Amino acid sequence: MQNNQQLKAKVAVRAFTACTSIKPALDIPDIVEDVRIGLLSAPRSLPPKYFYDERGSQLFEQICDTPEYYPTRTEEKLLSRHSEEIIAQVKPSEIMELGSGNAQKTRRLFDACEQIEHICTYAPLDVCETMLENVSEQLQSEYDWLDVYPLLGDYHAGLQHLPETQGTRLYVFLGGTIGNFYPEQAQDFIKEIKATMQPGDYLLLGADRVKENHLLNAAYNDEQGITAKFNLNLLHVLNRELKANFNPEHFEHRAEFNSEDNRIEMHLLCTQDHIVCLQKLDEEITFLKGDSILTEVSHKFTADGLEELLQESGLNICEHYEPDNQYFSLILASCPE
Ligand code: SAH
Ligand code: AVI
Repeated sequence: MQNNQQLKAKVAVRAFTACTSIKPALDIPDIVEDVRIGLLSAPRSLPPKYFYDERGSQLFEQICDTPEYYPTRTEEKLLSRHSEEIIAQVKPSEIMELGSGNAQKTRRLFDACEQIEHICTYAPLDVCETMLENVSEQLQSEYDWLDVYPLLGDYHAGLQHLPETQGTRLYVFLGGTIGNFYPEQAQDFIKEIKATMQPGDYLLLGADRVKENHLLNAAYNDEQGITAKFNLNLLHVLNRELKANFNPEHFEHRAEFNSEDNRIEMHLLCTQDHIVCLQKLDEEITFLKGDSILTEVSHKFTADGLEELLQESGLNICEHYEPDNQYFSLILASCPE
């Protein structure tokens, strides 16, 4: 009887895994400062991390299922095809994923662990706490051998305070999220990952490739308008977090590939003159018809450009996987001894 109760208590503890908050290693602006910097100077812009409240994360999951958004499908196929050899080569003690989201594709790595009977732990890091909690719970019931240690934090605040681990760590940064960094930021970030790695650790990086303009433009302008909802949801986040009164009906989604800088630029375009009040900033901002806010850049890479990015940070390229159409790259790199 007592054993039964103990077992139930154990199951209950395992069903809910609380996130560990990662202390920022760097002094980074909070949302009030970010919005002050981003909206009170020209050209107006906002950091993309604010897309990912609970609703934004759900909308991103829906984007991944649209017929136009090829990156998720393509990367998942690459992972399905190559995860077994990746796990067999790396034999990670821990998989640590940066910006883990719903970890849908990461499941292919866990499947591979099962296939070759390899056990590791999983430490997903994300800014979206609800997503982290839900995913951790789901993963622990899907993979009963997997211990999940969800980490709530901002990867722009430095990686120095990530928990330490024994054995080989496989860092995973998927989805093409590296493209949401400006080139210098991307280089600094990979260098920072390298500085956090121990010799013998690995990084698995997924990144989107340059391709025909119409394919890129379609991926960010899906017919169902889900990317538009994702973009406009940012205004709801600002209304809630900053006591602002943005009217999303006064803005439209715009996304276009800039072939000079090899990036999609996503904007919120103002469709009529109006004034927005941001109580937490103690500011009123005038928007004129035609004004826009840059909400995201999504860089597209060449195969060589990606390899250089990793090599310039001191990592060794082990494998560079790509599909026949060369839509996406998955690169396994190691930290030299
Ligand atoms: N890797 C997943 C999700 C990509 S979406 C995939 O490939 O499908 C980008 C993810 O990064 C979201 O889950 C978002 O919440 C998270 N994210 C965005 N900015 C972040 C930041 N500064 N620090 C940590 N996580 C961040
Ligand atoms: C998360 N990130 C890689 C996505 C991208 O493609 O840049 C975010 C996104 N924005 C619009 N659609 C998808």
